[in-house]
Amino acid sequence: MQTATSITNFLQQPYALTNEQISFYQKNRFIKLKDVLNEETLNFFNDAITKTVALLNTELRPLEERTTYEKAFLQLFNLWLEDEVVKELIFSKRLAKLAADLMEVDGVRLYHDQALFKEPGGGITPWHADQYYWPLETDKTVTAWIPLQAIPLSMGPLEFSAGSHQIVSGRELEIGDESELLIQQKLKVTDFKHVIEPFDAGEISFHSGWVFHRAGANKSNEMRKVMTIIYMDAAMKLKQPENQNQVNDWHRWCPGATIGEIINSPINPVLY
Ligand SMILES: O=C(O)CCC(=O)C(=O)O
Repeated sequence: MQTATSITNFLQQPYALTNEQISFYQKNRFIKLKDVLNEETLNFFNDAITKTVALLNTELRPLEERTTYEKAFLQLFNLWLEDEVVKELIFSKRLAKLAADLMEVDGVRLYHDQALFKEPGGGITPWHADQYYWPLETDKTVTAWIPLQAIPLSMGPLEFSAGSHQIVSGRELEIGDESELLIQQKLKVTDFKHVIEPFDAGEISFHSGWVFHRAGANKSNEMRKVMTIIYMDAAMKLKQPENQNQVNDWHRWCPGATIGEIINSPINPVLY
């Protein structure tokens, strides 16, 4: 598979972000942006990522034999190391600059990427905050959530609790039935708006590491295909891990990094 020059060029072009959009992100710690990817680019990477996921996937059990987490999606990591074409999307300046501008940092590097394919009949993604898993010193982290097709409500688009990064309780929960129940109970008695909207083709969202989010089940007959890129401030330091998941993430996603120092392993390249 070869990437057309028009796509390579498009991935370098900046997306015009307004000051209002940056303020919205800073306040709510998520944002949805339309037309970040054009039709040609989206269809091309839909094909490339679908093929890579099919090659890498080892989950063959029926949904009813899996845990709530395992029912939520097929989860495949660091596709950029597996496929040169997918790497072009992960290394896109257009996306990385958006991440840097929203976080108001000078540069970003990759934490890791992952494909999140919610199968037809796949379950909910329970409420959670991502940064519980990450041994990272500051909150300058953001995930680009990139649907590879339009996502109507029936397919389980990503939902956000706007501004909920301010809530500390619930951050200590890993993704599962308990996080869904306890975080939902907590959010119900707050004024943070629960945003549940479909995504158009080409629309993508960015959410920060401590904002609570979830997704509904996939009630359609089609795979909900999503690619994600997790960025961190290029100056991010490794912190002393606070739980076993953070120890695991350290060795898996920042191999060889030293506590208290900038994370600069070969799999954490600066992308902008
Ligand atoms: O795709 C999903 O269902 C959940 C995604 C998510 O939680 C994330 O990207 O942080």
